[in-house]
Amino acid sequence: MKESIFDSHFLWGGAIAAHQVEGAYNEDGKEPSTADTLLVNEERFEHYGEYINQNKYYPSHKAIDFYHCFKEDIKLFAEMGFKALRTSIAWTRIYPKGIEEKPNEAGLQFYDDLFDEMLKYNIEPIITITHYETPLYLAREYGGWKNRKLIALYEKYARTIFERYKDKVKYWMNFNEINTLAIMPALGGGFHESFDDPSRFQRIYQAAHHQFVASALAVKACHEIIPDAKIGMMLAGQLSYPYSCNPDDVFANLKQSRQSLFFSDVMMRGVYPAYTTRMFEELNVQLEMKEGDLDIIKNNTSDYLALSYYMSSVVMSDTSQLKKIGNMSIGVSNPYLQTSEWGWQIDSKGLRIYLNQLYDRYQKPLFIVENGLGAIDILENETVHDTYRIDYIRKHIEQMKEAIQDGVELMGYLPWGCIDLVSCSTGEMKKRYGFIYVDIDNEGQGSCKRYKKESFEWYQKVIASNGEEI
Ligand code: BGP
Repeated sequence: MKESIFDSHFLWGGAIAAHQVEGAYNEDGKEPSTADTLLVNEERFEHYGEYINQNKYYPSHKAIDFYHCFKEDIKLFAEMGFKALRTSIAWTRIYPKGIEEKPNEAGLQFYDDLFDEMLKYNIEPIITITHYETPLYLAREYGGWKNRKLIALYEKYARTIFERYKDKVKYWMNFNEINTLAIMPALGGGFHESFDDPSRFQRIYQAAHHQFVASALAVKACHEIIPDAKIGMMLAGQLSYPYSCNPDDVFANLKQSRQSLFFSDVMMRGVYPAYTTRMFEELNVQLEMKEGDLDIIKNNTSDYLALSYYMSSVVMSDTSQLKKIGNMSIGVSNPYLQTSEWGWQIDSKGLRIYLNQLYDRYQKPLFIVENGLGAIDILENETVHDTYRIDYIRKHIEQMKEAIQDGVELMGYLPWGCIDLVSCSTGEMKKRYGFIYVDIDNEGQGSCKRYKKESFEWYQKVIASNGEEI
């Protein structure tokens, strides 16, 4: 076989998250998380009780029933040749309200079984400690991550899972897409803010500080409990370009990119960057810190930077032109790029640019833990003719190769939603990413049967050839 650009330990696989696949939202002692209330619409957590019995929150409640079908699914991933699978642990399976003294044994046992099943096929578990699913109790009673008390509760939860799975899980990551806190605090922070309220930044950045300390304490605990493990941070990839070479546009872009790089700057370098002083002054933010917080952050930086990457955006200094592009990017259209059915600007070369930028900035290994194309798939003759997906992923792999040759250290590639799952932004099944089709619709109707799409066999070859046959 031709020598590959990817090294022999490169982690090929896929990515999913607990609340988007598991279902079983109230089984074996689990209590609701914010994800169980958020997926379908923007209803506030307070209304959860009124809706729960009306099946309005179908998707996360049943999802693709991975809780019961995981053995079948892991077998299919193994057939594709997966070397790694990223999923998350639902905090509410382990500590159902987040505050209990003792963990819930049934929840712990579920992940033992899941990890054993992966390891049976030599699939490395890559585990997100929390993926947009704060226990609902903590959101309602504590105000989510605005409350400093969550630091200790998170640390306890993290220590519990490190102790339990120390022989099975060697790759961990803290908060999924931690930088989305700045834009959508309901997702990762467990509290709602209105876009029209300028005072929201105070609460958002205070919550971010709490998550930084919590992450650093988890890094410390992980290194103590599992010395041969690696623990990373996870950033929603937000590459943006200036609209023109007008210095006003260039500066506007610099400022916007700092909104998300602020999060990785703190967690990868261990200090609040110099630009924070002015940024906080402008946003009227005054952080409350406890003595020792900054030392904890400084002494426990992340081992690697995990990122999602779907698209890029364009920034203009004239803010009246800006519109929402994709889930959380704000910008203007890029005439050089095509978009997905959901308006996400597809930019494979942007991946090379972004990987280079991040590596130049931190010089620590990068790990692509989400990438892919959400599309409306049609099941015909028990398969899906998803050449558009193959094309998208192929082009991104080509750019990964370029980035590696540019000198970037890349640990692996885990395309998002390797099996169809509930979409985060729409709360629907209609938007699909998988190599495996799941027969279930937005209302939860369907056989729940799994079918291999054309991309299944294609990706199998990619992995078997270590990225050479694309
Ligand atoms: C990321 C989230 C994932 C996932 C993905 C695709 O931001 O971490 O949970 O869902 O986006 O987004 P969507 O499902 O909205 O297409």
